[in-house]
Amino acid sequence: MVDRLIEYMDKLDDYEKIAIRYNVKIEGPALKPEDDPEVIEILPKEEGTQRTLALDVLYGDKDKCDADTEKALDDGADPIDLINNALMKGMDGVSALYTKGEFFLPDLMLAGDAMMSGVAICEKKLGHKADSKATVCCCAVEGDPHDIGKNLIVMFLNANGYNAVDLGRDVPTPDVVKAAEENKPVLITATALMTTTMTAFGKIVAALQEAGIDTPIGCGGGAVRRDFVEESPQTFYGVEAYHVPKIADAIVDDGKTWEDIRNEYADIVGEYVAAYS
Ligand code: B12
Repeated sequence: MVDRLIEYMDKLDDYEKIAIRYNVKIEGPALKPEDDPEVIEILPKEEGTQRTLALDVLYGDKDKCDADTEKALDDGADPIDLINNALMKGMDGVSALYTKGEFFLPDLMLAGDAMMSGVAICEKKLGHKADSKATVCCCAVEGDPHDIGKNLIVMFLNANGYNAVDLGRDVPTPDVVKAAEENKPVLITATALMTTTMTAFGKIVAALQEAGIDTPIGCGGGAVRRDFVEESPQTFYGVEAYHVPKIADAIVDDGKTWEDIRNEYADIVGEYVAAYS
């Protein structure tokens, strides 16, 4: 069927007219993800292992990424180099395209799986986890089964060199406090998608304060609004999962507090954010 269609198209010298007749505007050949100007700047430029792995992640091809990572390691590549300069570069490219609205949630999830799988293979070779910048604890709050946003946060943190402690979904408030005591995170993220569960933010704050823990808490999720979050101290409203590593960087590198994050959110994440305008 496809062969016959191609044969037919080849015979047409004026198929643009047909497209216009069917109200399809041809704007030139589709741009490949790796040809996007921002992605060109991010990906390793030279053909070779690093670029191949970055492209595997960009295309969300977990099986190929696994095979190429194994092969690179067998050929003597340095696992840390593969994590930092190949797998994470691919994920940076994915974030850039997602920010521009050219990639969507499924692209992020597929790429995240490919990257995390490649990182796991590298870490197995290393014999230990790669050094991390700091720890962040992430949960979907008590009563809430929606964990896609939280999973994205975990993936972006790992992709950016953080140790993301995934507490899971429907996490009882005392477990958040326990995790904070055990892991000493620089940041906690709490996600709620239901009006019935977002009241957990205030409860988490109260329980942390009772335990004497003043770690900033980023609160986000579909049902959540900035003014609601800001009713509780120690919190800030989080908008996009890919903002989290930038916020964590601001805490680790620049000592930003939850109050600073509330005041400087758009500057910290480096883009216009409607909720903070
Ligand atoms: C997928 C889904 C489900 C799946 C969840 C699967 C899973 N593993 O997560 C399933 C089928 C299980 C489900 C179940 C239910 N669901 Co549901 N579900 C949805 C749906 C369609 C999408 C939610 C989603 O994943 N969005 C995408 C993710 C990425 O968004 P996100 O988590 O908000 O994260 C983004 C940002 O908020 C941000 N973010 C999040 N947290 C943080 C934190 C920080 C610090 C930062 C910076 C950013 C950030 O990052 C992400 C973007 O990059 C929504 C409808 C909708 N269109 O939103 C309904 C919805 C959330 N569900 C709803 C309901 C009511 C339910 C049920 C109660 C239905 C029922 N009657 O059984 C049950 C729950 C039962 C229970 N156990 O309590 C309602 C909630 C209504 C409300 N406002 O209270 C919604 C809105 C549907 C609706 N219109 O009624 N659901």
